[in-house]
Amino acid sequence: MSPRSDHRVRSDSPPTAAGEAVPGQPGQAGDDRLAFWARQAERLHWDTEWTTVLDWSDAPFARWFVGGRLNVAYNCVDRHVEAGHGDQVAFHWEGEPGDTRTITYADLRREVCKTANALLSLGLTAGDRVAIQLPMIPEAVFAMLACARLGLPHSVVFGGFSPAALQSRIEDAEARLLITSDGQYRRGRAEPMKAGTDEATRNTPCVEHVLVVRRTGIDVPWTDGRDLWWHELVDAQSDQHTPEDFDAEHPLFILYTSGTTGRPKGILHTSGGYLTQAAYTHGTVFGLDPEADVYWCTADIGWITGHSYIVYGPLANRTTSVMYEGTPNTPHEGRHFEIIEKYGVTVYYTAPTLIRTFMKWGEDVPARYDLSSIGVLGSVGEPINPEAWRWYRKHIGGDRAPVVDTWWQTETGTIMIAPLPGGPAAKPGSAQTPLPGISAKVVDDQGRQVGKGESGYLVLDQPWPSMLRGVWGDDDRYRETYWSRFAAQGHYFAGDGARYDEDGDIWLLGRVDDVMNVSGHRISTAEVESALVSHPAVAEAAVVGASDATTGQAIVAFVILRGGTVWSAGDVSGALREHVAQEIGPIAKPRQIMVVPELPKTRSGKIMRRLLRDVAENREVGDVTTLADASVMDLINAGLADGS
Ligand code: 6R9
Repeated sequence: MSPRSDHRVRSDSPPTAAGEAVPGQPGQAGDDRLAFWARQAERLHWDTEWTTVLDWSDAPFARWFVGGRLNVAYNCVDRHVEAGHGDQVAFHWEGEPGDTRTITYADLRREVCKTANALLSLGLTAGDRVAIQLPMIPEAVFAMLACARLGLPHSVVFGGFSPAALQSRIEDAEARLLITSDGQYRRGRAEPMKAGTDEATRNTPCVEHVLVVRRTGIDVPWTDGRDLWWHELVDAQSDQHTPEDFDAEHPLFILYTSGTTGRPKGILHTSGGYLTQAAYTHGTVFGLDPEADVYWCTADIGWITGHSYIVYGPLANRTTSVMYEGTPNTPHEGRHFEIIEKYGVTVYYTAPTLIRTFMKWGEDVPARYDLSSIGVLGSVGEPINPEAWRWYRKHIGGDRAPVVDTWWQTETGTIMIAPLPGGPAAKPGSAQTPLPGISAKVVDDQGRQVGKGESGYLVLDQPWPSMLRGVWGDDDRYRETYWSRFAAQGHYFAGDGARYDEDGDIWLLGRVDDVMNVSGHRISTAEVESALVSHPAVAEAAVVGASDATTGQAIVAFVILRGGTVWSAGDVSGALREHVAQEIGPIAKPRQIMVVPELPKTRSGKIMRRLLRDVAENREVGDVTTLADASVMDLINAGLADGS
């Protein structure tokens, strides 16, 4: 890709209208686009104005708002208090057992300052990494914002991930501090957390301290000198702290996500561009009014949706949010609707897998509650099937609230493709059009844009402010994974298939690579395969995502056992499912394990997952002509029919 110095726009250029995507004319649209983003950046408080909107001269390594300086936490918290909104509620927090906490912006500032002072007392300095594994409790937000305030990139690890998964993330980022809790509530039970994080940190000398929030009161193992209670260290700190400003490109966080190879990638996001686009998309897609809305995003902070749409976007926009700790059916299946009614939630943002679960529980459950406050419904994580879309709109949205289907990724940082409320008639199941400021295309194998009614690969053909800045510690992997497939065109390859309809609207078709999407969570086939083969009984494994009515996709594993393993199919299945849960986390447990004598491979030795998917989905097996040994599929089918 050629340097684009001609695309730089100074911040004092007159702002222009959005000037949206003219497909195929990136040059002209580009200048408007940069002016558009310059205007969006004015949503934030900059301690020093930027001089250049975008420096793409070292593509694919972008620098946005070059020369600008800001403090992300100041933008999310302090400035709202200074503007007289200290009494506005930032979070209505609901604990799973029914305890609640109301946190105003003034409270949030005090808590973030105390936490920041605590982190300073541990000797952390800007640039040091902090790992966070916490349940959905307010301290998770305080911890993230305290890190942001001090320029400490955080790496939040989903609470359901195993000690092994936490350990590899701690090691990759070389975190100096881990913030965790004694336990977490799961389906009405207090389950240990610190016990697991202790296992993760047994061999991670980089971790100097473990800061522990007491949430459940259960007993914890304790290492004197290393482990510190939050309520002792943080609560004793001053609630005053003056934020320092950081470069717009200062790393804000690392978030690990599955790719096509086994090892998760540390996706790096930085400050100014990320926060600009988080604030812009959150404000625009949901039509967010800080005076009137009560907003609830049901994601976990361990995922990008929690980062961008529970923490950074909503707080930058001075939103009043609901935050809920627990599972949707604890203590009963109406829990979410009860919370919507209680707080008068106006914007509800969730994932198709939960909508399909609600459908299973039945429409009489939401019907018992007053959901008339709902004004906008959002969906994220996977393609939403039209049936779920209609059910969502009818039974949660009273047949009135628009449903906005938002397509984006950990890598894009924030929403990229979504219908805007009040825009043209929504189409159930279509994310429709790139947002103003964003340019996306559907292209063929050669990188040529396909026509209406045709499908291909989704690419992003212009840089965007919240784009990932790289893969932590691995520039080559960044180039290779995202920029090599369409290198000639300089397009970012998203890994998703997509189609234009007759109006030119975009429909997402799911992953085209070896990444599965289970309940909106990305899990790579390679990751699960390597967990399976790490079990002594397994010689070889192949994993596919098979369509599943509730979770979107479900993991189906085909394993060849080592010679001499004498187990019944049931025992093998139970043991291997448990093993995968231990290695990665319960979300990666295969739904089904099939013991097979062989795996279908091409002559070059590549496993033909397409054929295994046919088996997993009970279909006639497709074209086998490229198999090294065409009889393998018969062997597999015969073995499965035997019930072995
Ligand atoms: C935000 C998030 C990203 C992958 C993405 C795609 C799928 C997400 C979608 C969607 C169709 C939507 N995806 N939203 N597919 N329509 N509205 O989910 O990030 O966990 O990184 O997953 O999820 O396949 O490539 P992440």
